[in-house]
Amino acid sequence: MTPLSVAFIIDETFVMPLCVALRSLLVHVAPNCDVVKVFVIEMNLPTASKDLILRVAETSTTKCPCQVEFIPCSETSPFIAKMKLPLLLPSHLSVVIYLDADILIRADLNVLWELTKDTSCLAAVMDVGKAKPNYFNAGMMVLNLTYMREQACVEEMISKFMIAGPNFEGFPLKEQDIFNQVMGTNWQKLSFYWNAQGLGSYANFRVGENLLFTPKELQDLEENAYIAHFTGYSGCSLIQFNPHCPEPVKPWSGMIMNPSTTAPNPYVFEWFQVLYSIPEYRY
Ligand SMILES: [Mn+2]
Repeated sequence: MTPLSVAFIIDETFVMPLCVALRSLLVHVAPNCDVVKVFVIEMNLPTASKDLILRVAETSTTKCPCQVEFIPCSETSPFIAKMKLPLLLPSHLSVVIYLDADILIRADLNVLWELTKDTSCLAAVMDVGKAKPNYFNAGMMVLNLTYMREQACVEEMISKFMIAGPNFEGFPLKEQDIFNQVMGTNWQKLSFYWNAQGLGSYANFRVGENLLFTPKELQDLEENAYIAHFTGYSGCSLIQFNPHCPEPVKPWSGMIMNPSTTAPNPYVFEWFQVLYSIPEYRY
């Protein structure tokens, strides 16, 4: 069987979140798995950052080895690199789990791998913000790279981007909108546990009759998500002080001084626990 293969795309600003995502991934893999392959598509990462990522990979698992492969990428934006994944990753690789770095993994990704290894095109989770049945969130996608190469999906996405221009005119959610337009309904829908978005924020507006969650379902997602995804902005804005709808922010954005009491997202504290378990980030 092909080993569990995962891909991230980062530049220097996402090294710290990547370390947390990677460590959380590795501490949850089952002891019986042969190897975890992690591809890091990187934009100009300094050697020190690569060394740190390698150390995190080495020290986070005693259960199963992790091979990290850095793939240098000259694209100017991670959004473009995401659309080009099938071409950037090694051509022998047929399926990959793409993950944003703004996540916390809380389950064995081999389960997701098993669940989606026969996906004909792409497997993903509905976007909680959009809440349209056929529209997925592009922060976690299992990509059938062979299919995407054969169907020239990359070329189709890039040509849409070329027409839209560098500001993604007509695609407010950038590469995610383009992915959705090109894939259409041709994707396998996974449960919200595999990409829990907007918790403590806009997910609260999706609770109710004919909406995405019952109160019980949302509560369960707030306690037992397999992948928590910190959607939202890295920066700060005044809207974050609105108590009626706290804006989703990244755990590391600096707004959250005391994660145990003030963070609206239930997984922020756990994110910091993983961060501080990495010696280089212990304060
Ligand atoms: Mn994200």
